[in-house]
Amino acid sequence: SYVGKPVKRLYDDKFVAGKSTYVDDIRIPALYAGFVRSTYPHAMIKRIDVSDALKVNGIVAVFTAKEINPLLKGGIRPWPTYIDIRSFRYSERKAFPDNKVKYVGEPVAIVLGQDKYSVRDAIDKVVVDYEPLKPVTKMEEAEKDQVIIHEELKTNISYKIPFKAGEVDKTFNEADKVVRVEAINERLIPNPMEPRGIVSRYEAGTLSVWYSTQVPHYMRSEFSRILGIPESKIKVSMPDVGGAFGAKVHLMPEELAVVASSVILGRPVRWTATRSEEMLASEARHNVFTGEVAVKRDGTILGIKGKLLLDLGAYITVTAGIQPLIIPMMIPGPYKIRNLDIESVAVYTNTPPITMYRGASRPEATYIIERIMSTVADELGLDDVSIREKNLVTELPYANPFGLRYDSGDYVGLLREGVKRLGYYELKKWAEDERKKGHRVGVGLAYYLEICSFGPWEYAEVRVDERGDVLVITGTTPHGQGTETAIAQIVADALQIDISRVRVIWGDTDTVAASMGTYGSRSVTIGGSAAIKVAEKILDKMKRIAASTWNVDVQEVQYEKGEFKLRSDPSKRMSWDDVANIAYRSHDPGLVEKIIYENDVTFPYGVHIATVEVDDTGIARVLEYRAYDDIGKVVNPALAEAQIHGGGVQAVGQALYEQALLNENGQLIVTYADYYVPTAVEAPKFTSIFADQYHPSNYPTGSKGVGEAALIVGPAVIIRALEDAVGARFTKTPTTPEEIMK
Ligand code: MCN
Ligand code: MO
Repeated sequence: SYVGKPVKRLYDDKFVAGKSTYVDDIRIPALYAGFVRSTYPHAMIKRIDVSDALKVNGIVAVFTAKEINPLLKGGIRPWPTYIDIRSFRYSERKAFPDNKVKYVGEPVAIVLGQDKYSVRDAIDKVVVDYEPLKPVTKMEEAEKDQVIIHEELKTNISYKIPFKAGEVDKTFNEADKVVRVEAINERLIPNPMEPRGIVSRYEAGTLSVWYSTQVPHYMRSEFSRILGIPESKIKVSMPDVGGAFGAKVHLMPEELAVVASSVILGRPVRWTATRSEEMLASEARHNVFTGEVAVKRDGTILGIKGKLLLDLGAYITVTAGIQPLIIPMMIPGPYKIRNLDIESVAVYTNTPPITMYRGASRPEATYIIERIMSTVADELGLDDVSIREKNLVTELPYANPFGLRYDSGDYVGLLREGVKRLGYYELKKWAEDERKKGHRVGVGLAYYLEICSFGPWEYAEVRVDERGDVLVITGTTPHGQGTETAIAQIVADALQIDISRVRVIWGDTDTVAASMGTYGSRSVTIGGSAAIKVAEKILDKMKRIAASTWNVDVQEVQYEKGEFKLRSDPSKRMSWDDVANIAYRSHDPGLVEKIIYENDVTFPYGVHIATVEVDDTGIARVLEYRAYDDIGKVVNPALAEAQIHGGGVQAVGQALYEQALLNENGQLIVTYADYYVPTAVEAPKFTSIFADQYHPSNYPTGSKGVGEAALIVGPAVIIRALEDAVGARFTKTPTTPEEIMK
């Protein structure tokens, strides 16, 4: 059997050999696109003059809002699958603004030409006259509504909902102490290796789009809705995607403009974002929690009051709407806190729009609740383990005060075991000794509970060909995780065949009948379970074929390790290949089964620790990162561990180095050169252990997700280690050398 083993990734040869095909490698003759972008954070567009740009050699067209927007039947809006979009104030975003720009970098025109270089030249020749308006780039200012960004909304507040449970005021009357807590996540940039990219061709009424996306089917439905082309005439295909980290679930106006231009011109159009454009197109996080916690002397958390202020940037993206909702609901985390009053407020600012980044919402919720745990521990003179033990949920399943149902686990047991297995107390002792010698080192610990496998469903199809080889078509859309290998393992086990006979494909709307996609650490759990279910259907059909060949009842047929046998006469056998072959010669030919599998969310959890060293200049490095997680059944320990490593390195970046710094004009003042994405040099030594005594989800795979775990808890872990090293309180990610030296 394959499940549970570190099977090597099946399709990596091409990556290793540099033979993969990203969007930019797709060589169909196409015009190159480039964008004229606003240099103002907030300004009226008086006039756009494209005449000089059109004179540049090789330029075919320049389109502005005037040409593109009338083609659109709708605009970009939040994702109705996951949120009640009626609770948000928003306007659907067109490709280009009709008369007002709302952030520096906002595209106002698309330049189309024969080659990249003429396009680049022509961009500078487009003249845009602006009448600058006062910008509002800070959330706290935007909330006051003195400058309104979307006039038609009459306010900058898109979302304002109190999340209330229990009796908070009472707990504050009964409290021994009230502790103030602040938790700030600055603006980040996910920075996948491959930037955004798209190629679009409209020919004979059919739209074909090659797109670096996580959600081809969703994008097909959006192109259909926005452009008014029937879905049956749209094909969206996802070639190799060089990472996404949640940021390629949203549709950008640039991409919409590329597709619209290809429709207008009847010629293929391509665009790949430069790194600078990528840094504008995929910004994420940026939120502030301020609150008060009512506690008892023994560390019991009685209640939490607070406010969560989230930046949406200038427009709500497809995914940003999820966060003001999920963050408050997950603030209680793994703890039995039932009295909460958290006001969640999401505002527009004159800054680049905010999208999702690995964990989207759960890193924020975890950071907030773990800051609360650590701060309360400090204020009461308790330690990081006992404060958590005191408050952890002890009986599962458990309904959290906002209605989320935690499925399975032993939260206290995992904490105790994790602390032991990860050598937490030994490291604490080591750090103390080192500090006595004058070294600034520290150890941090944090706990997390994640909500993952957002459903509601996923698609899977299995085809067995006449030679008995198996094709699995999954609705999930792996883009670096290696989930395809895990799904091959699952199917090979379900069918009891050799894994070399299984091939897994995904990511093309013409091939895959339906799909939700890969995000929210759902794929191996919901996609793998769909694959198990459909493999069972195939096996059933093969048993029926064997039975009819032998002219017996299907109950008479037994299947084991590639062989069908007759129960009453074990000498009668047929191989897997024989039955597959017969299947194509019968009157109900073929072996093709499909399924939509539906299930609920599931909740993995774990405890992570890290050690940090701070040098004389305030630069901090994470030395070690150790993780102990219960992710249910582990399908492929090598793949799962790799997720902890990748997420862990991104946590190092978020906690210490990465910040999308904007000036007071909302202008991004960092480039890739000084936006410090951690490299191998900054990567800590990793230890990743998955609980042997795991608690399965109620999915057929028994698994829970792990794709975001280390970035969900890592920032809280590292900031705690920094506090231990420096002996000060830190509230912000990133905490920079300047702040450390203060
Ligand atoms: N796995 C396992 N056993 C489990 C759980 C997971 O073996 N019990 C393995 C899976 O086989 C898969 C990996 O761990 O190889 C992650 O699986 P899962 O948790 O199901 O997450 P998804 O496959 O749905 O991946 C999405 C997740 C998300 S939401 C972000 S963001 C993220 C992440 O994956 N973006 C990534 N990891 C990334 N890794 C890469 N290389 N690139 C990205 O863009
Ligand atoms: Mo994600």
